[in-house]
Amino acid sequence: MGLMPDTTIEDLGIRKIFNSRGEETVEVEVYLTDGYGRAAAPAGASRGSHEVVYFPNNDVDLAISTFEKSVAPDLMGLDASIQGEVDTRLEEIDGTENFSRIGGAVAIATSMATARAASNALEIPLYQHLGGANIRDLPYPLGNVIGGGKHSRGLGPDIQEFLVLPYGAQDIYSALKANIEVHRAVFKELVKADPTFTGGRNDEGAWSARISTSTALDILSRAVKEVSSKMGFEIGIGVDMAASTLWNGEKYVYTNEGVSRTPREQLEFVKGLIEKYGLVYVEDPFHEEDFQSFAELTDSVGDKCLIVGDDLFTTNPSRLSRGIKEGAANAIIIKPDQIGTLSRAWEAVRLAVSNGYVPVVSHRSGDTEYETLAHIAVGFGAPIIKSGVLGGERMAKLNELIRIQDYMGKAARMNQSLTQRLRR
Ligand code: 2PG
Ligand code: MG
Repeated sequence: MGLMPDTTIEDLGIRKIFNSRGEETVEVEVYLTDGYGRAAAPAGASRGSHEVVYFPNNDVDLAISTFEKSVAPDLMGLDASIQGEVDTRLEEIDGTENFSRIGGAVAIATSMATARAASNALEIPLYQHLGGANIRDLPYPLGNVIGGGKHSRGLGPDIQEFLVLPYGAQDIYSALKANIEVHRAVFKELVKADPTFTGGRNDEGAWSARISTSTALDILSRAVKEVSSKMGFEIGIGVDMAASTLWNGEKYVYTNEGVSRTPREQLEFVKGLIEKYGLVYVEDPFHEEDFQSFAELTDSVGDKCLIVGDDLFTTNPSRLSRGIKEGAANAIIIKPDQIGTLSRAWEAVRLAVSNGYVPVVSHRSGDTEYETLAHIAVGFGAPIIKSGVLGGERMAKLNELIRIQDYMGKAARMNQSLTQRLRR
């Protein structure tokens, strides 16, 4: 038996690397007396306005010099195994509400690299370091199959994401396989529906075709039916409307469809989609300040469909508290980079779960080849991980879930709470 490892932070480093969209991002390294960890920040295209600032003055080089001058020296000597202390120190060093001085990208990369280093020193998987030794639930993978909205330069359907959720799968491998099969089946239909379709995929690996919202939903529904009966378990469909990107201050503008909808019409439209297509998941159906419409929709269809706040909450515990008070949504997107530290993201998850909200741990459209997010989703006990269907940076996380399932052995199981909730 060896001595307890020494998890003191001895040194830190930072460098510029590229994300999956070819944009510059930061990667942070944390050296402990007895361990080492590294992590990088992802980046969104449809960012919520309440997210933390990504780089100070939008300047990655400034972020790097600030890290070297005032972040790294101040973290040395802290104990990496006490995540909360490191994250609080990051907030203190920054001194603003939204990481505008050191940059949210630097904060989250440092926070995740610290957790990685501690788990490395302690010789336990990251998900156990975050969530404890008894974790055995795996999240269902929610995958983007057809892309539109801002992710398709406004040329595809107006809705940003058409998603698949295999909530009846018994193990992670079958769940991932189902998503891939649906993605493949959709390709065959798209070739028929859009003669100009080149087989192009967007940033998240979703098919990018010039079709309407209803065609996208028709195609996805058919594909899901076919794969579901082949694989023998339930597969649901959903959308991320990213409605802040449709909102012009008065109406929701559907360019492709050629219509605009008032908030009231938007509410009826979304209800109609949920009804017609049996959607089990609807993310950001209203713009990021409209808590009230979220509450109305949740009140009327929240028993059969997850109503999910992404830009609405931006992983921010105080925005979530407001949502809970007003009954807005029944699920929350958890993007640790939106809030800047793992501790704050964890706080949002705890608040969500204790109020019956489903936490959905999510990637960004510009992501990295790191698998960290898989461990965060498992460690946080999230019933859903949103990380695409295909693409190297997506696969990195999804394949890691297969490894985690193997590591858990017989104890592993899919998060049944979701299956039960959606079967109701
Ligand atoms: C979203 C995300 C990820 P982005 O809106 O949920 O799918 O997109 O990272 O561009 O914000
Ligand atoms: Mg979203």
